[in-house]
Amino acid sequence: MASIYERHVDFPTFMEGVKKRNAGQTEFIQAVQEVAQDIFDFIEDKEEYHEAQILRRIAEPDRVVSFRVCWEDDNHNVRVQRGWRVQNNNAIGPYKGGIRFHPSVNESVLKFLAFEQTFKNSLTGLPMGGGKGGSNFNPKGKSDSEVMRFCQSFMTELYRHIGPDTDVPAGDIGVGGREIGYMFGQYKRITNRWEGVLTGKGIEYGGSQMRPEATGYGAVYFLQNMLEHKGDSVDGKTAVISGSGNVATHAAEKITQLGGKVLTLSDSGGFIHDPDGIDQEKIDWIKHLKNVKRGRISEYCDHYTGSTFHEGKRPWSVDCDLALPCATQNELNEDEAKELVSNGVKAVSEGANMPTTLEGVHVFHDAKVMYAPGKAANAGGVAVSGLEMSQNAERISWNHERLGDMLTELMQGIHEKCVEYGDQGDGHVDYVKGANIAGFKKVADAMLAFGVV
Ligand code: NDP
Ligand code: 2IT
Repeated sequence: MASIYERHVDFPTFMEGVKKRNAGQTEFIQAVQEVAQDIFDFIEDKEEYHEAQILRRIAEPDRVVSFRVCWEDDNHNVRVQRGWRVQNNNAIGPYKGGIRFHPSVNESVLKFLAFEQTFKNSLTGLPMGGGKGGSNFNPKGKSDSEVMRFCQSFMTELYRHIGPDTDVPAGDIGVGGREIGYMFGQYKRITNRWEGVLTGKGIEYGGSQMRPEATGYGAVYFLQNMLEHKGDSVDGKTAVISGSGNVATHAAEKITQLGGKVLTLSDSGGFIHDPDGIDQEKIDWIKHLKNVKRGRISEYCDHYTGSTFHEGKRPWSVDCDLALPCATQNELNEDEAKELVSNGVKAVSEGANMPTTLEGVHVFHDAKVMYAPGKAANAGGVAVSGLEMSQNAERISWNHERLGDMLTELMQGIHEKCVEYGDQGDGHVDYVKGANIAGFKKVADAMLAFGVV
């Protein structure tokens, strides 16, 4: 008897199903939509992917683990947070992806990040699947001991779901070297095993050279690759950057090293505009402010006169050649994209994950601005995480120079893959399409090899 099951659904029907199954999960639906449109075009005449329901399977996490995290604050109040690990897909390697601590974290945000991570990790060419985790814990204003107790409690549950060949978390918003140290220490204490279960570790205990710089530097290398593809360079260009954390400060550093001028940085309180340029000395001051003093970006203007603080505002109205959103998702909307285009922006490279809204992406697409989506542009971080895993497995460590060369090559390789699948034939490259298809193909072909699992 013929099957009545509709194998070959069209894009609108597919999205209807995604929306129904993930009701209210707006970020996750947005991320799937952004990818699915391109994939549907690509698999139009490739029946094997339809038959095996590959996209439907990638858009359904392998599992979502949710747990309670209980900890005691400095005033001996018992506090309760929610923790998650989303293991999206491990077709090409162990689940891999960061941990985010921020009050806005929920299941939708982590599902979108784990979904994106699957394609990003595939693009690196390294054997890593996609995952993401986190908690609605807010590290801001907490003492070191509070953060330590929280991290220990978080790991007391998480440890049973991860492992060097199972799932290898790392940092993300609100999780840097300090938090990774507390979590790694707790994992080691519980399991009595020293193994590369987390990346982004300190250099003293198995971390990799270049990992702190990798995401920001990588986003600028990608930008450089895009410009060079058009016979241009970063030298002499002005750049507007959002955020002032790990990714933003290292992106600023690399722009400066390549002869560009960084005009802005920001945090959730607003942005600073320094028309003289935020040079290396100023970037080092900001790193200290954020990583040691844990202060606010507005303090920059008390220290560096001539700069201005724009409270509650985002930096996209400042005239620039290059824009690098490096803070968080949906921080650049349609109107802001239009303003950047009318101010003559030449290229956009996303250090953050999904910082541009779907409507904003369409603006860049229609204006034929060089636009690198996060899954390609910020893949340098997880790529060096992959190299940290290799070094841990071999019990060796490579030097800074070697890792720097590897990062440059990895970003070049990702750029080439995007051009291969995204070249429009008129001199313009659709990097969104290129990244989506190249990322998808490897995971999809691995899944086909496994049969129905
Ligand atoms: P950090 O925690 O180091 O810095 C985050 C920065 O973004 C801070 O300046 C923070 O300001 C700002 N920010 C966070 N949330 C918001 C918000 N809702 N509104 C406005 N500003 C906000 O994180 P990272 O630099 O590591 O991460 C930044 C982005 O890069 C994220 O999208 C992350 O997913 C992505 N990414 C990170 C990688 C990594 O290796 N770390 C790898 C690939 C991508 P405030 O301090 O006021 O909150
Ligand atoms: O979004 C990301 O790629 C990260 N936060 C880094 C993930 C990792 O495993 O290094």
